[in-house]
Amino acid sequence: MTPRPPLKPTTTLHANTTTAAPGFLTSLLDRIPLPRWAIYAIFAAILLLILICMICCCVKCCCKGKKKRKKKLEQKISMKGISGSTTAALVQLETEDVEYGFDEQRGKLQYSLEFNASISELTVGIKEAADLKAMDLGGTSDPYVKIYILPNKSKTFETKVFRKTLNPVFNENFKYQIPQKELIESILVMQVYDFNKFSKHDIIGEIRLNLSTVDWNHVIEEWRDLSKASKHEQEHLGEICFSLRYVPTSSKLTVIILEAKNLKKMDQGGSSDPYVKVQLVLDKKKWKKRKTSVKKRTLNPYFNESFTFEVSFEQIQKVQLVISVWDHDKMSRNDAIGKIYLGCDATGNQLRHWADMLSNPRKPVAQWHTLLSAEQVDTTLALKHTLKIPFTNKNF
Ligand SMILES: [Ca+2]
Ligand SMILES: [Ca+2]
Repeated sequence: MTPRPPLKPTTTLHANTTTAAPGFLTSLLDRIPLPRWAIYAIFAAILLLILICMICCCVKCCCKGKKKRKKKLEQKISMKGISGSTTAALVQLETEDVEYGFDEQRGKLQYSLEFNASISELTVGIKEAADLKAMDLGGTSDPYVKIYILPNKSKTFETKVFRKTLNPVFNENFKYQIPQKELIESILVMQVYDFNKFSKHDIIGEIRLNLSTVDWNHVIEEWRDLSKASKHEQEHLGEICFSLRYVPTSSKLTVIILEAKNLKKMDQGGSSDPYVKVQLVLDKKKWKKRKTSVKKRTLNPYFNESFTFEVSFEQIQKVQLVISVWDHDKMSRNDAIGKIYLGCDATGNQLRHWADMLSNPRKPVAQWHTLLSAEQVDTTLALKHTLKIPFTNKNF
C-alpha cells in the first residue's frame, strides 16, 4: 500500500488554515473539566439561543416594514380623497384639511329672525354653532355659514371663517330687503361649511326653513339640528377643456378654449346656450376679460377660440386665471353654469395645469377640468390672502 505523499502538499496547505483550528479545538475541549457530551449540549444550546434571537429580530423588522407600508398607503388614500390628480410635490396639503369621519351627527346652529314689515327688511342673525361634525384630520373643522333665500337666490351672505373649532360663535347679522308677500313664499337656507385651504370646501350640514311657517310677530331665536345638505349642492356642472401657453420672452399668455361636455341643463327644454368667459384677476381686481361666442342649444359645445393676454413674468406668478361657463339667455340675466380658477395659489388639477404651463414655456398644454359652482370659487377667491402688488398695467 502506497502512502499518499501526493496528497500531502494540498492537505498541509489547507491545514494551515483549516486543520489548525480542529487541533486547537480538541486540545481546548480536553482542557475543559466536563464530559464531551455536556460541552456539545452547551454548544448546541448557545447556537439555538442565537438562532431564536435572529428569528425575533427578523420578525420585528418585517412588522415595522408592514406598518410603514400601511401608513404610506393610508396617506396615499387620504390624499386621493382630496383631489384625483393632486401631487404632493405641487400641493402642500395641510394634514388637518384632510377629510375624515363618517358619523352622521352634524351639529346644531343657533339663529335669529326678525322682520320689519314697515321697511320690508328681514334680519337673519347667525349666532353660534355647537357640536359640529369634524371634517378635518385632528378632529376639527373650519366652519363658516352661507345664507341665501330661495327661490330668488339673488344675494348670498357668508360669515367669517373660524379656524379649528366645532363650536364657533359667529354673532353676525344679515339684512334682506324683501316684501312680506314674497317673504312668506320663500325658503331660508343656512348652510354650514368647512373651509379648506387646499381643497373643495365641504358642507357640514344645513337648515332649510320654510318662512311661511314662521310667526313674524315675534323675534325668533332658536337652536336647530343641521341636516344633510340637499343633493343639488353636489350636482354635476360639466367639464371644460382648454389649452394654456406662456411665452416668457414676449410676455404672452395664450388661452385656447377648446370644448366643454356634459354641461348642466339651464333652459327649459333640457339644453343650454353656453359661452366661456376668460378672466384675469390680479391683486383681487378684475384685470382683463374676454369671452367666446355663444353656442346655441348644446350641452357639448366646441369652441376652439384663442385669447392672448400680455402678462409679464412677474405678473404670471401672481395672476389668477378664472374660466367660467355661462348660459346665454335672451329674455333674462345670463346664468353661470360653472367656474374654475388657475394660478400659483390654485389647487389640485388646476394647479397642475398651471405648473405644467410654466414648466413648458412656449408649448401649449391642454387639459380637461371639472367645473365647480361659481359661488364656491368666488368664496375661495375672496378668502384668499393676496399680496399687494402694484397695478402696473393701466392700459386695460
Ligand atoms: Ca377644513
Ligand atoms: Ca339659455
